[in-house]
Amino acid sequence: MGNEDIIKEMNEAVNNFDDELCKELAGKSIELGMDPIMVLEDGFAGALREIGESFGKGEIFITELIAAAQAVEAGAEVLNIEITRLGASRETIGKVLIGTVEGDIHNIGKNIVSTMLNAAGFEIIDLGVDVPTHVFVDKVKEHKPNLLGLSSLLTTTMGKQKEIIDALKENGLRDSLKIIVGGAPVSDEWAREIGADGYAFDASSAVKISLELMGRK
Ligand code: B1M
Repeated sequence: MGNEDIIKEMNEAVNNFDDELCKELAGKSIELGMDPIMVLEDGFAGALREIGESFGKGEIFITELIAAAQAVEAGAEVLNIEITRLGASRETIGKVLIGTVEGDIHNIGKNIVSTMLNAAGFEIIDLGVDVPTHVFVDKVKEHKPNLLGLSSLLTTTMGKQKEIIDALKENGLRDSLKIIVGGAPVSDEWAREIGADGYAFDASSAVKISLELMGRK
């Protein structure tokens, strides 16, 4: 089976909500030496976004969206281990505290960002999803990260990114770290408006910006 065939089969497996096949194909792509980041994007994330568009148009049900997301998570788990393995020997660059803001349970993109930052040499403290603002503040106090990553996939929750930055300011913590924001509705303009240090469109640009903010490259 060629590389293109595997990608096509992955797209189909996501569309058929086939967790097991997603896992199997992810394993096969690793055996074939395919770039796990490319596979994640072309094989899984792209297919999920297309399904999200159908959901947005009311063409499919939420249950189908959930099933497709689960299939992608199954495949991504296998690829994330490989991405981490490939980056394992790098030096530690800094500590990143990351989470999805309150009211939002989307985590697939955040997990990819975490994995890739980890592979690039960052220590990751992942607070998970639906994280209240006060928890971000408490965890910044506790862990003293170099970088804070705030993910939001919903237009209704992106305001929480601003709330968190404002709360850090009120607690005198804002200048102790750099902040990056991301997620589908977020933009460079929004990042500047709320006083974040950077915006990343995808996981690769999250790594690039994080390295820049740490004075690397
Ligand atoms: Co939801 N959802 N969803 N959903 N979902 C969206 C976001 C939506 C655009 C779909 C649509 O309607 N077209 C829409 C939001 C509309 C809006 O606000 N503008 C939407 C909605 C409405 C909802 C619900 C409200 C649906 C409902 O219940 N009626 C509900 C909300 C639940 C909640 O959070 N409270 C909901 C639920 C779900 C599922 C649970 C079914 C599932 C999530 C499962 C999971 O995450 N474990 C889901 C999914 C899968 C999606 C879509 C289809 C795909 C998201 C995804 O995983 N993409 C999404 C459509 C879309 O985004 N186009 C959609 C793949 C992933 C690799 O990409 O997440 O964009 P992404 O992450 C990228 C970049 O954004 C960036 O890098 C990542 C890697 O490249 N990035 C960062 C992300 N975070 C970053 C942080 C950074 C830097 C970069 O720095 C810190």
